[in-house]
Amino acid sequence: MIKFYYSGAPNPTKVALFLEEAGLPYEPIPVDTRKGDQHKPEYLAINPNAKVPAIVDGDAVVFDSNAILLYLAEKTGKFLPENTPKARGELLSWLMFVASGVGPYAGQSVHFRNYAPEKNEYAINRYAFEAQRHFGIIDARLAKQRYMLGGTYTIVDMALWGWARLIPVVLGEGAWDKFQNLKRLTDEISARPAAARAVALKDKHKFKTEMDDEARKAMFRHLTEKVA
Ligand SMILES: N[C@@H](CCC(=O)N[C@@H](CS)C(=O)NCC(=O)O)C(=O)O
Repeated sequence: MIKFYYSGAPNPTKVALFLEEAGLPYEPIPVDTRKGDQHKPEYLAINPNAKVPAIVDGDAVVFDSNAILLYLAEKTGKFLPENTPKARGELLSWLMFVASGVGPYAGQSVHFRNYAPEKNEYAINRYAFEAQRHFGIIDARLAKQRYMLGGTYTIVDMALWGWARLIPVVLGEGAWDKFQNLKRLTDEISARPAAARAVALKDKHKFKTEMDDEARKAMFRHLTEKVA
């Protein structure tokens, strides 16, 4: 059975969505990042990057949410576009766009808005601007088609949903007004029973919720180590 190392954060939740959509049997293993579980040697042996999610599937160890989505899609043959060079090129482009653009910039936007010890207007604006720009590109695409790759629900939509459902946290209340097409897709996916189960997975374990000194020490290690 697949071992799924997770928390309730956006990147694990998109993998939970796939596992639930595909009906794959899996064992959820909580990694409480606010308590520092991600730095334990046994977890670092699975994901040397000390982040969630990761999976262990027999002798295959896969980390990084979008790599896991691609691995599971290729393994099961599910939630992929047709197998042509054109469709595969589109799949890889948009999956990497979510992996290298949407996710990191949305994550940094949340960090500088909510967690940075000082209010740095430059950083807040830079990451919000880029996150908004990325979501705007996606919104324009979704004005012309139902899903990211056309008429079929794929792993690109799942990868996007992980972050899009948090748009008010990334860009502030009222931000949905700018992305009506993306909202339509996000709402459609959130209404799926598999999405409800993916979101509810975090309630199977009592994760730490306080962002206190212990949590900051585990998640923001740059606070105690100056490298620049
Ligand atoms: N590129 C990675 C990023 C993973 C990531 O940043 N995970 C966050 C949760 S969404 C995490 O583990 N944070 C804990 C930490 O930074 O210590 C992926 O897509 O899986």
